[in-house]
Amino acid sequence: MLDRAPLQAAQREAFRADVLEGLSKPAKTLPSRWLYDDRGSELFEEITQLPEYYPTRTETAILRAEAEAIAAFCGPRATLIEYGAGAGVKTEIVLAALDNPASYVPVDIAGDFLALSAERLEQRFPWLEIRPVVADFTDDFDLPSDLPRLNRRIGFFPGSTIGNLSPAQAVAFLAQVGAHVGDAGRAVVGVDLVKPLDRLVPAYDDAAGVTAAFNLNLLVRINRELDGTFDPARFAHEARWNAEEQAIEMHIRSLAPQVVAVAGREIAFAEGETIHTESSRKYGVDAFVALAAEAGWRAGEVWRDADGLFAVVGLKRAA
Ligand code: AVI
Repeated sequence: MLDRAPLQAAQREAFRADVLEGLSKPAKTLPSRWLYDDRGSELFEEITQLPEYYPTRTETAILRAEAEAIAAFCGPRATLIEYGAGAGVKTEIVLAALDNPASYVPVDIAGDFLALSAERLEQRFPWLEIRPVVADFTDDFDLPSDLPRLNRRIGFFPGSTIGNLSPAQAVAFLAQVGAHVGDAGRAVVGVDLVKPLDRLVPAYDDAAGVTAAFNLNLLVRINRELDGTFDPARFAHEARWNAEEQAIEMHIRSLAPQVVAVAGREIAFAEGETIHTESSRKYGVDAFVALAAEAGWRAGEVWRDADGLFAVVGLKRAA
């Protein structure tokens, strides 16, 4: 059994450093990756089922409808490398459609979760070689050196998680995918498209308050892991459109002037002051392709739903 304690300790220290740094800035901010502790991951699962949250069901429908075309784009005997292995049903749709895939390489920071989903997939696709890699896909990391070299590699990044990266991070990530798949490789990326705000904002501020609970859970996590004294009832969830960044931002707004302790430090909040906890960037297809071009990719194919809410973009290496 792999000893996960060193990784967990490193994670805890990285969380502490990010929280203390982010809450000391004049404009308070926290990296969105910390939203996903066990409870946060559960709440995100709930979000994906909400009537207002269209991305998951729209992307899943595109993958189902276009499975054959996507499989043709990927080609036979492919090695599918999935960055962030939380996709479940989407992964199954693609693996089931692919022509005799050689291997599946899920990459995720959550080792336990990765092991569970690998086990589930082994039962569904017993003939498939599954090679989980525990890594933060936004960091530099290597794939196992004994992965077959002759099979075409496909980087799979569904979920529109690309939108949670800054443009610079997205370019660095896509460049790393390019290095992993090589010149003959391809990528299939889920991209949430720019759309009217009356559709966009409720997706991040749902009537049942699940997204609010997801966002405010970050305070609960800080209390538990960093000896914090946040009273979540004195803060509120906020979703706002940043037109310049073309992003929906999640913030946690302080409802009163207050001082909170975190890891032995005192953090003061003015009434109305916010912590920026996530940006979810929305792209036009052309803007996304231009971004991917900076990382050495060109558009291969684009699959969209009829309402133009979401795109699954097939990328080829720019020769
Ligand atoms: C994971 N990611 C693509 C989600 C998004 O839509 O940006 C995270 C999320 N945040 C609030 N709701 C969903």
